[in-house]
Amino acid sequence: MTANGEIAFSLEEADAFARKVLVACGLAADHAAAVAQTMVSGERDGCTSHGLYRLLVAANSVARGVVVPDAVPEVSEPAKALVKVDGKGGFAQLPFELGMPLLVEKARAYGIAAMALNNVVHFAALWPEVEALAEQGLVALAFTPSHAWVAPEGGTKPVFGTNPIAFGWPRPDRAPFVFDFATSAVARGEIELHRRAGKAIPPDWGYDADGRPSTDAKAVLDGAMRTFGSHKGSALAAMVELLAGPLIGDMTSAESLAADEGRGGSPIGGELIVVIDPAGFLGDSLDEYLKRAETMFETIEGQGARLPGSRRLLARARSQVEGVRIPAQLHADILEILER
Ligand code: NDP
Ligand code: PYC
Repeated sequence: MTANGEIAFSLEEADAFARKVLVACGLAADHAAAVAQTMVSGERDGCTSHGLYRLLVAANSVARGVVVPDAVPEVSEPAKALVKVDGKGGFAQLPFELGMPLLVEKARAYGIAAMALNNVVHFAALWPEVEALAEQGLVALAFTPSHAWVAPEGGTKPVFGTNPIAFGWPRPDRAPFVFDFATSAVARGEIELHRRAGKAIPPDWGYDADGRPSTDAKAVLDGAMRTFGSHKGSALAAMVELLAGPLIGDMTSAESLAADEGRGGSPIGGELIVVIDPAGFLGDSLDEYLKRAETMFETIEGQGARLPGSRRLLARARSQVEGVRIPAQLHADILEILER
């Protein structure tokens, strides 16, 4: 334990700890490895709402029978530039890993390709996926609905999920440009962390069950979250529902919440990943145009603004040296999983 009551792990220890907990929950070893990797990446990069805290969330989904712990995903090719992975009710990480090589192959062959993950349980951040694709020189977009927790702008009753959008852009000789955010004012995981810490939330994050703006995290979790950016975030949230729900033959956030049947599990449904190979449009001009993109990034940073992802990469560099720390209470709650 550290002086301020946190529990410290090296990244290797955090990975071994997460795997051990996930296997103890009943997850098959291949799922446990994929899920642990995404949680440790979140903790490493300072995205604590999707870091080791998610062990509690994953354990709950397994214990409540929301997720199939030993699902064997099935990869298929519904059209030349499309990949479909049926996750068979398991967590989304392994289906993504299994489908990614074919997605990359198709994007390189046709210039653009898309992958649908269907019938998966999703608790995670999307940036690890678009980052992995952009590291291979590709432009990537990812979308997934969640549970109906978010009111449309102008209403106070939940319709949308927290519906993240992630984007990755390859950069020569450096980490890709990546952003990834919920279309709600904030990720639900952040409100859950405020509730656990007994902290008030800003009044524009959501409404209580009577439709009044509230600073009480629990009241908003029981009421409705708000979208970011008023009508613009609301429209983007609707777009995510459509792209990663009906378009790929999967559930909307309202359907996912209904399918949960009050078990409090993570969202069940689909994810859409679209990948573009910039060489498809640019051919021999690829390097020239990637350099022009760099000019834009320099202009942003040159005036003191920061790029999305820069905080995350600094946190990553720090964690690679110092490891990660989690609150003692969270550690104790996770250890309880091992005692069940
Ligand atoms: P945040 O609002 O914290 O920010 C997300 C993005 O904005 C990051 O790329 C971040 O970069 C960037 N950013 C933040 N502040 C600035 C700034 N001042 N200047 C430039 N860029 C900035 O994220 P959310 O709370 O909306 O979402 C958190 C996570 O939750 C996401 O990873 C998302 O995928 C996940 N999520 C998953 C869901 C699911 O259904 N699976 C549902 C909802 C959310 P940086 O990281 O460098 O700070
Ligand atoms: O934080 O909103 C969230 C979330 C939903 C599913 C996974 N994370």
